[in-house]
Amino acid sequence: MAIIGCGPAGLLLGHLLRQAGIDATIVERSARAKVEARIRAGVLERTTTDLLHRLGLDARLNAEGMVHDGFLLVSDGVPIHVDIAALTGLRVTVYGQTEVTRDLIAAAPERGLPIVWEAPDVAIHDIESDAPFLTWGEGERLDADFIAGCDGFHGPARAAIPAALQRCFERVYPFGWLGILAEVPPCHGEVIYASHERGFALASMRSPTRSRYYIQVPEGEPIADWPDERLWDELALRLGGEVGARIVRGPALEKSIAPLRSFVSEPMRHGRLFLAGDSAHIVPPTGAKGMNLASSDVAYLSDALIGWYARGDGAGIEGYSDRALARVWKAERFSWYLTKLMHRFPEDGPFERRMQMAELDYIAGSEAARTTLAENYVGLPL
Ligand code: RFL
Ligand code: PHB
Repeated sequence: MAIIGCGPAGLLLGHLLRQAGIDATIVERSARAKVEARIRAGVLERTTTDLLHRLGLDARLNAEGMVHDGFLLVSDGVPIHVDIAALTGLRVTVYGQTEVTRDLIAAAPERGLPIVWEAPDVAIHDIESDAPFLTWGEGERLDADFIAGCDGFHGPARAAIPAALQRCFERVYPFGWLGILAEVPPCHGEVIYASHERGFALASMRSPTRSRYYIQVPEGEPIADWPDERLWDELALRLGGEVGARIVRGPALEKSIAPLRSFVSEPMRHGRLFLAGDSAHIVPPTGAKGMNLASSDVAYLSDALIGWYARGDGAGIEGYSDRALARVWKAERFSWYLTKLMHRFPEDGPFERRMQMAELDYIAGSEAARTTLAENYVGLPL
């Protein structure tokens, strides 16, 4: 197997294949240090933690991951507790994508999973034949039975599927998330999603001493307009009440703005090329689903490939795209719904605001509504 991209999708797939005795090589454009320094997801569903347990690459996850029984929705300072454990019997784990990536990269040599770093100009060839291959750099070449495009939203894999056979669905939101990482204790023991007149805010964490916060900012907002103090003031205001007052401030270890979009490209296979993770779909981060979808894709894909190599059974490969997309679309729906519920949209007026408030009030009073939220948040079964 040739795998393009050393993010969570590529690394998990590589390890799952190696565990089944299938040779795989990852080809990555960036340097290892750059890949290991990316600050991204924080909340892992059981889909992701189950894979790390199955791979036996869970020592640090078990020791340092923070298991959460629930999360808070805050509406203008009033908290609603969604008790995931009581409602579903399941839990989520707060453990950074950065740490997952580091653990999987560290274990690659001992599991016989080669990673080619800093490979420029990766190109995909002959995916409609039985002998596809990759090229990069100065005449480097990797022949494979199959190619997995785990190369994120901007990678070359999706574009290798003929446009006439491909259908893309997209929604770009008119705002982004300004995120800050700081070496300070979190303001609360669970993740908080806050809907406020001035816009959305999120309080999360990476450890008992490290916090991650986000606020909604307008599209195209210059980051220079947000010195740390202004950002801390805005977070306190939007999170509101006692929680806002408990925020501990500190210098930013990282500060960046991420755009929000929903995107799906169908199908997720063409010939001997598979797409997995962000190369095929993007969700706004509100539902904490992006990395977890990368995990479910590669759980399905590794199953399909193991069936093919072990028994010559091509049904899994034929069915991969439909199987993965069925779960992807449900996560797209949930992420879109939670984004609509919790953010201020520039085109919305007082009526839409009242609709959001009525829905949050309904969630506060209905166990059925909270169960729906909880079972989507914790991750739908594979
Ligand atoms: P990645 O992680 O983007 O990795 C793709 C890899 O491919 C490489 N690449 C190439 N390699 C070779 N040749 C080329 N031409 C290449 N082009 C690209 C890249 O260098 C990279 O190493 O995709 P993958 O593996 O599909 O993983 C997806 C996740 O990273 C992403 O969905 C999540 O980070 C989304 N996300 C969250 N997901 C969650 O499940 N829970 C969360 O709490 C959560 N929070 C978030 C998030 C994403 C965020 N941002 C910054 C977009 C919070 C934020 C702010
Ligand atoms: C994070 O901790 O970075 C995080 C948590 C929850 C989200 C998105 C990001 O929904």
